[in-house]
Amino acid sequence: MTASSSRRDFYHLGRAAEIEGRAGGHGGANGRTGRDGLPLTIEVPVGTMVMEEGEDGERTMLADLIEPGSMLLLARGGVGGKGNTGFATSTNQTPVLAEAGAEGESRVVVFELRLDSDVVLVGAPNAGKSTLLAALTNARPQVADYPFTTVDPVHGVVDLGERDILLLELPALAEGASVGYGLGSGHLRHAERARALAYVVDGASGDVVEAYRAVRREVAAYGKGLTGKPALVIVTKADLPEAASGLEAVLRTLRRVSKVHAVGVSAASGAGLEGLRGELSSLAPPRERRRGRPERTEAPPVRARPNRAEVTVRGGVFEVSSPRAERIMPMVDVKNWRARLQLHAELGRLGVLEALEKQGVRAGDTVRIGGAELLWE
Ligand SMILES: Nc1nc2c(ncn2[C@@H]2O[C@H](COP(=O)(O)OP(=O)(O)OP(=O)(O)O)[C@@H](O)[C@H]2O)c(=O)[nH]1
Ligand SMILES: [Mg+2]
Repeated sequence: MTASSSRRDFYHLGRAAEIEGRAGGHGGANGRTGRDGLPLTIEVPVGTMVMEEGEDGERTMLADLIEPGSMLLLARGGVGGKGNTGFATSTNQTPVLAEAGAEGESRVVVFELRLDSDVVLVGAPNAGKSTLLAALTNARPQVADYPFTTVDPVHGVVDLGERDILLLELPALAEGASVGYGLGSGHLRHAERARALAYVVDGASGDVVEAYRAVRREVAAYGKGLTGKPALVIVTKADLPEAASGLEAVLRTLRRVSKVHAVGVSAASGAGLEGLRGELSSLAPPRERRRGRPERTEAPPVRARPNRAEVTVRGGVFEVSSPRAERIMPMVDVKNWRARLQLHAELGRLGVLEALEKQGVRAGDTVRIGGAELLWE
């Protein structure tokens, strides 16, 4: 699995999916050993967290793919089957048995995406987040005068010359988002990686201070320490008369209520944008370059089935569980008497005969190994 910056949705994020390493190739005659299972690479967006889901539903973190190019080995492929010469012994110099390739590892995993950013823009629908992002960065998000225009988070880079700031617009937080109104508050998980929050408030929305409080309540309800991060309040649409009148007083109240900086801007006229760049720069000071070192992680091996032979009798059928014997069975030519003889000897070596006898197998009984059924002789 590789983290890549291109956005591709291969799996439903947040839902469990079963991932399997590929099976190995079958062994063959003339000593041909089967190929090992070929690697399969799945690309995921940078910021994908990979968790294993246990049978009890409990999740354990396997890797947090936050560096571009990071890789996680999730499931090992099966080893190739032994060819016939792998079955040669001192008394059997013309082996005809071979082995099927082993199954690859299989595990249930959950992917969860948490996008990286310096500052996230959070706010009510129509507050002017996308318009601001377009005015400050290279991003060109959709802008419209209806609510919930932005349904997926949008990245934008503020170019400050000597450095960049990575902004992320989150889909709008309606009142009651934390209890599922509007688009809900699930997108706030992306704010968990952000270094700071910018509350974007519509300056023409009447009670601007209450509008700020409403958004802040949703962020607080989400929890996860988001309200403890550095923050800034941005009042938008300062070009509109409803916003312009009394703006200074509103900003003063906001600073008192929020205990952080508050600035008024107009993305339409450009007023206040230079000051805002300065604010963003001090909100998210340059970070030491942690990028550029992709990590390679390996998930712990999936616990293999014990190689022991076990037999259970179900409805008169003797069912054999033995990973090694199960890999030989599909390759046996049962019409070949020599193959049958060698199989018998091999089942003895693997402890299958002993386990069958312990369960009282007799001539004429049906024995099932892997998918194959044998009439016991
Ligand atoms: N006059 C004026 N209108 C603005 C300004 N900024 C945004 N608008 C208008 O406000 C409306 C909503 O703007 P968006 O940028 O789409 O708002 P948003 O917060 O991204 O909205 P959602 O994605 O739906 O949450 C659009 O009609 C914009 O043209 C501004 O500075 N001045
Ligand atoms: Mg938007």
